[in-house]
Amino acid sequence: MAQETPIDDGWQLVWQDEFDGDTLDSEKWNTVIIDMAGAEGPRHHNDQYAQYLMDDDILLEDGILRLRAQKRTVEGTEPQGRYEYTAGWISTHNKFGMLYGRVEIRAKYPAGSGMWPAFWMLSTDGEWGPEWDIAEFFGNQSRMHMGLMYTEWPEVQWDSQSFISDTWTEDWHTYALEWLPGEARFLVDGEVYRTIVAEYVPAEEMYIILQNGVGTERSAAGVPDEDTIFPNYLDVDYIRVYQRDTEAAPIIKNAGFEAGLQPAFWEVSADARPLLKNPHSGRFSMRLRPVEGAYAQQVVENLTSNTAYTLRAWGQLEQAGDHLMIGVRDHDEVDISSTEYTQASITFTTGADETAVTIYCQRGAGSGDAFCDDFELISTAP
Ligand SMILES: [Ca+2]
Ligand SMILES: [Ca+2]
Repeated sequence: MAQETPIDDGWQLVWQDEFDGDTLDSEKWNTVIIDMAGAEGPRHHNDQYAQYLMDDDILLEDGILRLRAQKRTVEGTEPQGRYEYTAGWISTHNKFGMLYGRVEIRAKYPAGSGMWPAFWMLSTDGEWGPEWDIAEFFGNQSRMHMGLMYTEWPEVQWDSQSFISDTWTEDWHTYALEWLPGEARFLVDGEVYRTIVAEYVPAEEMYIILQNGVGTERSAAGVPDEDTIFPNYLDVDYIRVYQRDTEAAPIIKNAGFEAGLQPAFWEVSADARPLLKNPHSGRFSMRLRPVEGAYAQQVVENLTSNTAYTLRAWGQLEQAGDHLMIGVRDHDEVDISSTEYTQASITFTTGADETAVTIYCQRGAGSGDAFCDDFELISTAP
């Protein structure tokens, strides 16, 4: 059933979900809205949407992800309210982000006035804008929207186009975005539908959302009418992300610990935990208890050999006289000895065969907690 889309030789598969399991892969996906500017709560986006997000509307059947929309009344708590519809939503926020590359799904969209399913992307930084709408469907007009919101709230500017057809809901198609520096292409079944060449093509990491949805009177999708069939499904056979070699960038995952207690990307010792306490920014920091050698570390890949990089991160001690090291194993480290959040900066050059490094914060002896937050790794090559 899954057909291969022809891809240029230069594209390499870097991330995918074929939805072959019995349940959604929680290493890859969240099922609620996280850290999104303007969202009313984890399970309700805003007053243009009628639905409450429910995990039981996320189904995997025969290799297909089925994001269901149902007409049913629920009393919600996140946020509080009475909702007449429910739907499934998944996102890669804090689990996978991409800057440039090709992202593609094979999908079949649900029909009917009021239906508002979408394959879209938002900035990892949590602000609204930029936004990629790779395939956003407005059921009242059978209209597939392919667009970019390229400014940041409260300024809102769109570069957008829509295509009206019954084929979106009658047939399976592949929908892809090829996102390059200064240029982007929207493709359906490998055919370019739309190209944007502009300086406002986003140059920041973004995450992926797949959702079914139901509009309210305030939405551009209309509201359900007597012909809208419930339950209905956004069916997705697979999602695949490709990048060109030159675009693969070293990315520190969960760099500000905002994915919280999911330490999958960080290897931590028994006395190190991301906590909702003393963040440098956001809500979480990494807390190291006063045990000598307690650490959090992560292997970062996709570095270029023989290249200069700078690691930056913030650290703070509870007790004067304690020590916290932030560094790059086998290269260099900085000793933070301040009770104010202080930024460490470590410049290093990769070796001839070195394309991955281990970054860390690790404590020395002491009597108080130590905290680190907001890691970043940048290329400082000339
Ligand atoms: Ca599949
Ligand atoms: Ca943080």
